[in-house]
Amino acid sequence: MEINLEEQFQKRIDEEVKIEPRDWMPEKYRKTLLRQISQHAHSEIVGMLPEGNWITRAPNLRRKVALLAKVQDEAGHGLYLYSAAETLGMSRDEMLEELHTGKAKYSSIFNYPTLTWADMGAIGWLVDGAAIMNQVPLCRTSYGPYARAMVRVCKEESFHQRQGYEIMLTLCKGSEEQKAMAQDALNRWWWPSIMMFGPNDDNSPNSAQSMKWKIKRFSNDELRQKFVDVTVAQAEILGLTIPDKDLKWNEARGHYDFGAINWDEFNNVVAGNGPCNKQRLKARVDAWEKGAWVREAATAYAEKRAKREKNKIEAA
Ligand code: FAQ
Repeated sequence: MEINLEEQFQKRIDEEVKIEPRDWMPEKYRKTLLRQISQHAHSEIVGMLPEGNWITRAPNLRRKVALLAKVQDEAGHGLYLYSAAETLGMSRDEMLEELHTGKAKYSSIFNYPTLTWADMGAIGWLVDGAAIMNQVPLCRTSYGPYARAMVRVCKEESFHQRQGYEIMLTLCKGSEEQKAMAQDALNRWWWPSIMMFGPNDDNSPNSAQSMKWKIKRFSNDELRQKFVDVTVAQAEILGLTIPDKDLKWNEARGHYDFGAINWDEFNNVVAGNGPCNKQRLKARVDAWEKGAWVREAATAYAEKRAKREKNKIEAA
């Protein structure tokens, strides 16, 4: 019986039929999606912190409005994604509990500090650029609620990427100091952005099954390569140097070759020991605890209202 259901399920996937919340699905498919979508949601919410750090210090009103809107979009992305994950049977409170206790992961990239205004440019350009590369294929992922959430997320990510690239462009056309600040931001964000795509394919335990179920459409290395290929030309327009002496066009492959990734650094950050892991988690736990009165007040109000409605019905 079980084998039959699994075969039918795989057939639907192969025929590009979207899987919906009430459809039968293998338990491992449900768990894989819950893991990926909830981690993706956590990344959006934790991802608000590095840029939130610069909202009050944006150089002018236009920059401030754009950055504020971007960070609010990230909150929205987190909410669409938590909603998509909830359709798989886990409550938002449980997901947040996993984040706050360190059980659930979030993207390594958000554990790096934002030291200068140029970091706002580098994050938009590189981090959102990498996110777009990874997330556009997720608009065709096999699970309906995730795929639909990603359509809107990707539209907003395009604005985020342009907003960042435009900051870089302005700095690069500015004074020597401004250009140096842009180069310094690229130096610090380049390798962590490359790492965002996750471990190499031969070291990625979830990839094979996720590709078979069409949760993932491209492997980590394929997406990383695409990102490097498009980003090199963008750095040239800026007149900046990518901090990789091994970066070189490979005519035979039709792609850029690039240097070795420091996987020790990646593993260390994922294990909770990056430059800002503790600070990021503390900020989220504090926000949760400080918001307790809002949740309690909203629940008390809902209960009072329900009681009033019930009394009204009984009196009628
Ligand atoms: N950081 O077997 P794989 C954004 C973990 S949103 C930390 O290859 P998988 C928007 C992975 O979870 C950025 N951990 O795993 C924004 C797994 O551990 P687990 C987030 C990582 O799932 C911009 C283990 O390593 N985007 O940027 C990372 O098949 C600006 C083995 O890896 C998404 O979440 C990492 N970088 O592939 C917001 C996109 N990479 O869970 C604010 C959706 C891997 O078994 C500002 N997610 N790990 O314990 C995905 O596409 C996939 O989950 C991957 C990883 C590609 C991230």
